[in-house]
Amino acid sequence: MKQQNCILVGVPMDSGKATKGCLMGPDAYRTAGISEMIRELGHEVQDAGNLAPAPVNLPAQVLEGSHAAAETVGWTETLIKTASEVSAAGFPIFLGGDHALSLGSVAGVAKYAKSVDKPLFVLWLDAHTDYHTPETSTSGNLHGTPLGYVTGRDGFDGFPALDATVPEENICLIGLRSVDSAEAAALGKSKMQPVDMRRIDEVGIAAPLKAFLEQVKAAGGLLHVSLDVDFLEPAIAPAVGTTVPGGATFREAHLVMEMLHDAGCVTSLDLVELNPFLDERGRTASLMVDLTASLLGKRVFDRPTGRF
Ligand code: Z70
Ligand code: MN
Ligand code: MN
Ligand code: MN
Repeated sequence: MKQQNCILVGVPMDSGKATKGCLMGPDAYRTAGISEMIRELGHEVQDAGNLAPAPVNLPAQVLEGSHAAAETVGWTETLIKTASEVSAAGFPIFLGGDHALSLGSVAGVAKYAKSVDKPLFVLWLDAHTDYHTPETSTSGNLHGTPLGYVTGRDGFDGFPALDATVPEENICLIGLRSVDSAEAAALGKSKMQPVDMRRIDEVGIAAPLKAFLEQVKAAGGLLHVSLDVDFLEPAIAPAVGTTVPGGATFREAHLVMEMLHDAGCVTSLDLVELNPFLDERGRTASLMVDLTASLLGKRVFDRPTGRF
């Protein structure tokens, strides 16, 4: 990855599920030193501050089974506009906020990709598939729906109409270990590329990622990476509402980020689901910042030159 103009977009969004605390995420990343880290790696960085949701009133019965639906629709409107604009200006890093922010960040990046006539690819690093529609969700938590929305599934009445959908075959999900039955059924019929923990145990995390990155590069595509804290093993990343055992290790997660750096095709990033209220002495926020550093070029040893 060459030198980037990184734009930090704070998204203090908590409406995607009932458990509160993700709204503190953007400030936790700032406290953990995300701007300073980016600058030390030789990139430009500007902090665009925090966004706010557009005011939305939904007619009765629209999305009535979904938690805080009007607020999430308002965030989605704001994020589509912001994400499509900042994508033209640099490398956006969306500081969440829960994963419902990706309804807007990914839809906005897809709008931008269409405007520059490039295919968009998405790498979803998560324990969950987040492939529900508001109708199939049993929890009513819209953070379980962003991939359903951006691929153009039905059932998102009340949400902005999409300028561009993301083709299913351009989406790779790594880290899966908690998939609801309605999602599994829909996933089985979709062309998305799921990599669950069993596959990772059998073949390692590098092989499927390498194959996906080759697909992105061959297509000359843009690549949006969405990193959910629960991709990681909860023992190393406790600051998340939905802890699922058996997640990516410290080494696997850094390897993913280093490979993404070397591939040089990542164009935008979400950092989502950090709940600082549940953290231990800031360790999860710091780990997420360290992983972002690996994506932006931090390394122990420079292989081509042999220099440390
Ligand atoms: C479950 C649901 C979810 C994130 C949990 C969980 C969804 N499939 N997504 N944490 N990021 O409620 O729909
Ligand atoms: Mn998620
Ligand atoms: Mn998750
Ligand atoms: Mn769900």
